[in-house]
Amino acid sequence: MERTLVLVKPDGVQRGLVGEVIGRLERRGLKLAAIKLMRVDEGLAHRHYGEHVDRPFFAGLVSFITSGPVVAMAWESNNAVEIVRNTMGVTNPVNAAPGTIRGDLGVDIGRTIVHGSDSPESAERELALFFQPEEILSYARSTDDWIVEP
Ligand code: IDP
Ligand code: MG
Repeated sequence: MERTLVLVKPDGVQRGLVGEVIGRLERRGLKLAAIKLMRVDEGLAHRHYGEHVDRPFFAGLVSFITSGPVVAMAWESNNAVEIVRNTMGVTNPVNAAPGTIRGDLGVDIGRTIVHGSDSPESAERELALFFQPEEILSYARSTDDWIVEP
């Protein structure tokens, strides 16, 4: 079983797309394991986006992600990282396929609505930045066997 970090970024919260993002992930069959509305401060922004520190868009990215509340979530399933990435669509909404979150709801690479970890290793690192271990819950759903063959 794999877990991945999903953020509804400040643009998604401001546009009222929290329910839309959660609904898509729920309908896909993933299981919500943790959720909170929170602000990302400068320190967390730098730790979370550290890989991009030398990119020209870094300052804008930090100012954007700290500009308003985000919804941080842990989602769980087999292959959760890859499934969430495919559900989000590619980074630039201009190229994101219709049917994806970015392909249906976005037009600008500086306003990408969601974050999803890009590998199982990133997911572990990022989940530890946003959640205490006890905030991430394990539980059975009565629908589990209808979503994944036991
Ligand atoms: P991802 O969100 O699809 O994983 P990354 O390459 O990790 O994409 O970039 C992180 C975020 O940085 C993107 O979601 C987007 O908000 C922003 N970003 C990436 N590339 C650019 C760019 O060229 N211009 C402006 N913002 C960018
Ligand atoms: Mg990324």
